[in-house]
Amino acid sequence: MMEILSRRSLIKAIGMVGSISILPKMAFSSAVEHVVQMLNKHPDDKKKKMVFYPNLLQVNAGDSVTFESVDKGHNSASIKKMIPDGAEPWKGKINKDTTIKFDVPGFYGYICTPHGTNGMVGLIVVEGEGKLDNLKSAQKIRHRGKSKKEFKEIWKEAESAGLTS
Ligand SMILES: [Cu+2]
Repeated sequence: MMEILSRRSLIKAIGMVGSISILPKMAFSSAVEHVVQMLNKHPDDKKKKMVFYPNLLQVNAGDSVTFESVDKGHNSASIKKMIPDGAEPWKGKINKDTTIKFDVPGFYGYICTPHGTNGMVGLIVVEGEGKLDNLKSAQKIRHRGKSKKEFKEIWKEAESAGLTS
């Protein structure tokens, strides 16, 4: 699980563990706040423009993800039918940080509304019972433009990381 967590969310997770000793009230809460940055350029591959970083994220049910508006012009919106049954779709505002809490296990595909066809897409895997219920339907969604290739790579990565079984 650790490889999939971004460094920031890892730091946040450690920070949270640290704060438990200070704030006894939090001792029963293990929910983690993750961060996905919305960027104009991939930090490790400058040739990749318009990215969610990381574009693949594994979380536990009850965790939150903040889509951080680091660079201007981006948002995060769930892709129609690419979220589990009973989960709430979302559409963040452009240039605003958007925090989403993930309670229903499963696979969540999302897109940046202005840059969807540029391949600015991502996948969040929420661990928990029933996680695999929407795997097939999420994988079947057809994508436009560069998103098609991006999702192909993301699913491949998810598979090799053991997230699809
Ligand atoms: Cu964008």
